[in-house]
Amino acid sequence: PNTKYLKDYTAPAYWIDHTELTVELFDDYTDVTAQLRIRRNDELDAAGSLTLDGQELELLSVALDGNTLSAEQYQVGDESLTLSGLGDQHLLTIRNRIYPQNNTALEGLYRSGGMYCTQCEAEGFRRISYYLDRPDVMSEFTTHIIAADGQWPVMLSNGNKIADSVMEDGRRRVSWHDPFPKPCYLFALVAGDLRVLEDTFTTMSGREVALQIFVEPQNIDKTEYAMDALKRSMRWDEEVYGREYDLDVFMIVAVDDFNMGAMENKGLNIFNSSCVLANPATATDSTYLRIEAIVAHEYFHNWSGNRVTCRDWFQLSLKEGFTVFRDAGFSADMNSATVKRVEDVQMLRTVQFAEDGGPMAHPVQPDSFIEISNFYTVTIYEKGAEVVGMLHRLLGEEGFRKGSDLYFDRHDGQAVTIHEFVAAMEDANGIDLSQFKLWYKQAGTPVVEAASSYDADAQTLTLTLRQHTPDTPGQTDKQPLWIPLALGLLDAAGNDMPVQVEPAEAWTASSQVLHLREAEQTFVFHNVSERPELSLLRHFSAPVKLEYQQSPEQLLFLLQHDTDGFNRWDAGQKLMLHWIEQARSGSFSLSDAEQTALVSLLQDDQLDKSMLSYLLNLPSESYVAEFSAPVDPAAIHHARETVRLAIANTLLPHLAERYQQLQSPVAYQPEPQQMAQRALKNLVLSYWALVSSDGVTAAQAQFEQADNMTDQMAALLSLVNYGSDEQADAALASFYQQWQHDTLVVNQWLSVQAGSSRRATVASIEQLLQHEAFDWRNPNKVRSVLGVFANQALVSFHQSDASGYALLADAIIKLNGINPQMASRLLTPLTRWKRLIPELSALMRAQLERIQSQEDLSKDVYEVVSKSLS
Ligand code: HT7
Ligand code: ZN
Repeated sequence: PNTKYLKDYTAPAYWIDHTELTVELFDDYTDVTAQLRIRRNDELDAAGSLTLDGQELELLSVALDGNTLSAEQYQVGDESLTLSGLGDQHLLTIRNRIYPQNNTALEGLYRSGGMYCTQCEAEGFRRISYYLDRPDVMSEFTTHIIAADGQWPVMLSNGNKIADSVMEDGRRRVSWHDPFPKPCYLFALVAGDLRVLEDTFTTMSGREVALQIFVEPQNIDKTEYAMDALKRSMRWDEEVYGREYDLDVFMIVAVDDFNMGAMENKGLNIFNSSCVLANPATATDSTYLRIEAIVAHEYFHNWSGNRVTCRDWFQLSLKEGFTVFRDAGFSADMNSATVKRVEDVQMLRTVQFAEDGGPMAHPVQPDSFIEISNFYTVTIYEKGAEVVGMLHRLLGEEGFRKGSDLYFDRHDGQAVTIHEFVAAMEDANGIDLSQFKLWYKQAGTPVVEAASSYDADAQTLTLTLRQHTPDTPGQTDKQPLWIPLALGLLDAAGNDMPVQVEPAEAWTASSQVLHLREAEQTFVFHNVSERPELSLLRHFSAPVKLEYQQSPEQLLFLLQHDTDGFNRWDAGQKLMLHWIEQARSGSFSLSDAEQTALVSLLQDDQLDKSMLSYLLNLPSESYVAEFSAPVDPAAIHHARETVRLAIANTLLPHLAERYQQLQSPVAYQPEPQQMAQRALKNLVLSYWALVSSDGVTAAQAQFEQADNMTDQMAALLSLVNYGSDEQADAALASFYQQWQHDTLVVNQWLSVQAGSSRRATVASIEQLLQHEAFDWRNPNKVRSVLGVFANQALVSFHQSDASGYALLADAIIKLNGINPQMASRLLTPLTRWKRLIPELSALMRAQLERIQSQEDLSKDVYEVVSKSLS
């Protein structure tokens, strides 16, 4: 397969000013007619030759300005159609046939359940019609959908509906027009027998927008929350970014078979049903939060992605990093900002740091790829968002808003690069961000080493910071980055001390940020009247690994007193990590002070309860693994379990009472305070069930009486993990009996089993793969079993006989022929083989080699396997 390089970018030879697409749906096939108004790109000395992309298309005819061309007048390649001798402007008409019912890759036009839908990002449109399938070709689309009258009551595409009639032959034709030129990756089409929830939104300039959420009939009672989240997102984007919605209608459609979470097609967002459907009985609080975030994310793309789009796919983070930053701001405003930060950092430090330290490491702006679908990564999304977040920190709220206003105004209707985004921030603020831009170019997680010394006589604290970024595939000798390091100095009572720093220009007082810009820098804090406790990297102000020696006593102090909520949690995580390390070396016990601190956290009535549940929760096994070299999953698991048991035993005398206190008499609402209370209650339940049969009895009662899925699922987890075998089996059976008709709840049921270190054995996973509820063609099912098994049930996956790895490899080989994107994503856990203890590492590598030796590997799988083995 070919590698594509950023440095090879050239503008297209032709533009497509208008695209008129006629899609005729028949039972066994679909015919597509594309009428393209093409215009030569003046800026290029093009030779009148145009090569269009096409994949798995049956070409029926080609006509130029109304004249049908003979087969000698164009060349059809494996994945292309080339015309030569073209003039400045033409009407090019291409007819082709496709087979959506056979499309299991879920790219292009495909069938999901009882409906048709599309997924065109990144390169799916070429599976619908021959086209210039690249984001810098922006075209005004008119779409006609034709089908037997009555067969598909709902037929949708982008923009506004302009006609709907039954033709002379009795077939129905619905036409849509989108006035905003867009790249074809934002094209969408839906046809089905769907129900709709309708509402309206009045924009800040007073225009009324129709809002519609389309779902399969059985799901209509699960649409209200998404509608509410949509309206809140629309208002928030007006208030915080000054961005107003632009079409007369905004539609969301829920589909069961979808490779990712959702897609921001202009005016017609298509969602994985798991990211839009919810009611209290079927969705957990975390599902509600995910829906809120994803609805917002896709809506925000209307500006950051659609109105201003990417010039090429190397710029993917331009829209994704910025939009994740925007949706994080929204979720922080709707809920607890500190909790949101904790959740985001947890994910960044486990999943993204692992990617950045592995064979697939790439910069936020990659410079090459084989298959772009492999680059929808946590680096592009989450690290990209962190980079935008650092810009926000450097420029301040107002400066950042000036920059984003300039960016949207300057580039509205254009396809641009990351460079242009940063240039708008620079121009609006009169600042030089050349060094900062290295964040987009250099892969790898920077390490910042900190050392401090206090001089009581001089009343100074000296802080020396050193940074380096490790080598990553294809990149060595990295340059120093501009790292904003937020910090505070705490006195013995836990109060923030006033800060006076030298050199003064390295300190932004308003945001309490120190600017580290060289490989090594020393800063001196003056008038420090007592030895302070340093709180570094507050709010996780930069995506770095901080190395700073702190004793368990110092960490305990920060856990109890830091005024920065994020760093309180982080100090607790570091302390717990230290306990887990001690448990591994067999020398662990909780000190009296530590026990007292844990009990007072449990009983705290001041702090946000959701925050408390995070403070009392141990770092995940994957996070612990990030700090171990080499990684021994079984040892990590057992050490972590030892610490969990000790915490649970320490808290035991207070758990029953706290559990009772946290019961709520009011009806379930998916709102922040209730969610926080449930989070803490269910954490208490899990500790209680771990160490006491009374806790298991409470879990049994909660399981039977719960009126909402959050409580039912938490109880099920406690029974499955800490109940007797009989209790666990019975709860799982009764849950399935209750929910077998609801595919999304069944996915949760599959995950509970696949992710439980106690229950998930290779044999049990094989059984789940044979279960009537499992379906290889449905990505949600595959993720619920195989994704959860390989990423969460670490002891079970890392079997010493390699059976866990072999099971995953077999699944990947099978999925390679069904859905290459899914197959490739499942490979991630196998790419980490170099970090494992030698005996496991060799076994994992052997499975990668087995996959590599298969014939007909997709580009997706080939790229990840070959990079992992090199
Ligand atoms: N922009 C969307 C990306 C996406 C996607 C990419 C590859 C294959 C399938 C996909 N479905 C959606 C989603 C987003 O970030 O908003
Ligand atoms: Zn996105």
